[in-house]
Amino acid sequence: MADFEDLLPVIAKNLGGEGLIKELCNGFQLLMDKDKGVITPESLRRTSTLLGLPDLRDDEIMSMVKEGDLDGDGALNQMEFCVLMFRLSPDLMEESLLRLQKESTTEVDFDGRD
Ligand SMILES: [Ca+2]
Repeated sequence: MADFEDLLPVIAKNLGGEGLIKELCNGFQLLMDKDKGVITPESLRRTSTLLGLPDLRDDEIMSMVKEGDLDGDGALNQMEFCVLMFRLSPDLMEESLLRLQKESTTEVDFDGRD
């Protein structure tokens, strides 16, 4: 299995730039289980208000994880999350990317991953 770092330039290129990737992965940082470093149904439940979906049901959470879980480990790693978000809402992501680029005054250091 390829490392995420190896795939990232390819994904960034395909999606049209680094800005979208940065935004997607900022979302990942917010939603993930800090101990495990992946998004789990439990971490999603805890952070559902961040999604604007405080009343998210368990079955909705499970189906979201299942939808994006490409390797079948029951959790979303960073790449799976990025792919899922883009698949779910390419138009939305494009709009928010444009907004982010206009409004953002702080540069996100995407390489500072530790
Ligand atoms: Ca997975």
